[in-house]
Amino acid sequence: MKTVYTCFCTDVIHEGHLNIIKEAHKHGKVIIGALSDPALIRYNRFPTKSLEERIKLYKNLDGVDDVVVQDSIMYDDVIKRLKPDYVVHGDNWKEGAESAIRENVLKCLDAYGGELIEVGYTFNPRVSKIDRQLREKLAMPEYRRKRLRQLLEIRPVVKAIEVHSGITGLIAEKTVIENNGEFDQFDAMWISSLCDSTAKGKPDIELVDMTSRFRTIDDVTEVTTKPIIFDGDTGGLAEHFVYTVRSLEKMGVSAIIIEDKKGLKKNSLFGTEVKQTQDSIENFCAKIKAGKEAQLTEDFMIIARIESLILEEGMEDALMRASAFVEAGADGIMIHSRKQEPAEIVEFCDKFRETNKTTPIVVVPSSFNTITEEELAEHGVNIVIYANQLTRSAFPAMKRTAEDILRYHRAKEVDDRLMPIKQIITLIDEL
Ligand code: SPV
Ligand code: MG
Repeated sequence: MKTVYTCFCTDVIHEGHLNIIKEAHKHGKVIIGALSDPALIRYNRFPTKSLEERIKLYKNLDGVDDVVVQDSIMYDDVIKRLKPDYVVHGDNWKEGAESAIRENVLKCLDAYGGELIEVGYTFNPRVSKIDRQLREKLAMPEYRRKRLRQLLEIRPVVKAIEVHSGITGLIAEKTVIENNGEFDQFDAMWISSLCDSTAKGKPDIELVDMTSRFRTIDDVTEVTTKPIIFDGDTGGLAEHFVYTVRSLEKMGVSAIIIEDKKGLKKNSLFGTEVKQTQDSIENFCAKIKAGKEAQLTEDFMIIARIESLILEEGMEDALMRASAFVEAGADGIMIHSRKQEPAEIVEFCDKFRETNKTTPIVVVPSSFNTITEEELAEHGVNIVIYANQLTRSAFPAMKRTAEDILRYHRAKEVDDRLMPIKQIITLIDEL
């Protein structure tokens, strides 16, 4: 009996999947691959069902003989293992990033004479409704909030990118690339105080109030499903911070990062060029404790950010603060630096990990940008935040366009570098 293989990365079976099984069944024994979580989340959206639940779901389908786990989006291993006579797939993967997977399958099958069968992709209002419902479920506060903790279990390093509006949220949500046979995308979004303030033309000094910051979160949550890490600046007064924690939880935010500064907060990248005051360990621990006590869900994380290296208070001070903040209940530590070289960050992480193996470490490599995510992970880093790069790339592009329109007294000269009107109006999904 011939064998037919197809890989599923879905939580919900719709008529398109049933059609693939029906087609596969005509050719022999049907084996379904369930894509593992780590592979799935680099390529597609986060699953709403566990791998075990997905396996069970596929096993119960009529016409399915066996289910195996596929550990990578590329088929090399699974095809080597199963040597199926046929692979069946929808014909929707001929274009775009997915065509790399098709090429890979063809190459794997070619090695021993296996064949690819492509089935017309089922696209109808019922199928798109299911897709939309899944997206909406992932966007709900109770599903979104816990996702950062889930990602910390799955990903060697969680990658977050700055967002400050619906449109930047969509970029974080939808940007998926294929590079050398690997798919990748951002795991989470960072609502930066710097970029949120900059988008409003205001300085990053806790001037943009919480109501306005929450409005930004709303704009982002309306159009995305990925988890949010909120830049809470100093967290304000402990008496106010407790309310912030509750509001963020309600909105489905996964974590707040608060920094151990007090008084008029300035952006850390100014370092000691401006007057900035670090809070006492005692006060900051009290704020963390108050936040942890106010929190209503298990999912939410309060991450303590240490400014000792920024303010040149030394490594010992940074490490002492880290253990005090963890002791006070912090769910993670962010260590910041504005040095171009990553040496002090690496030293902090190595020393912190000598005594603490589990508390997540967060870094923001804006200045020390030569170190890779993989290298940071080797030193125990769990979350990497690209804190301002979208704003910094958009601003010069917009400025240049404004200057050129003034220069040429028309828009023709700038048009080639702009997104076509057709593309911009289809960028946003309609219900
Ligand atoms: C932000 O993005 O607002 C941050 C990170 O707090 S930094 O600007 O590097 O201080
Ligand atoms: Mg900030």
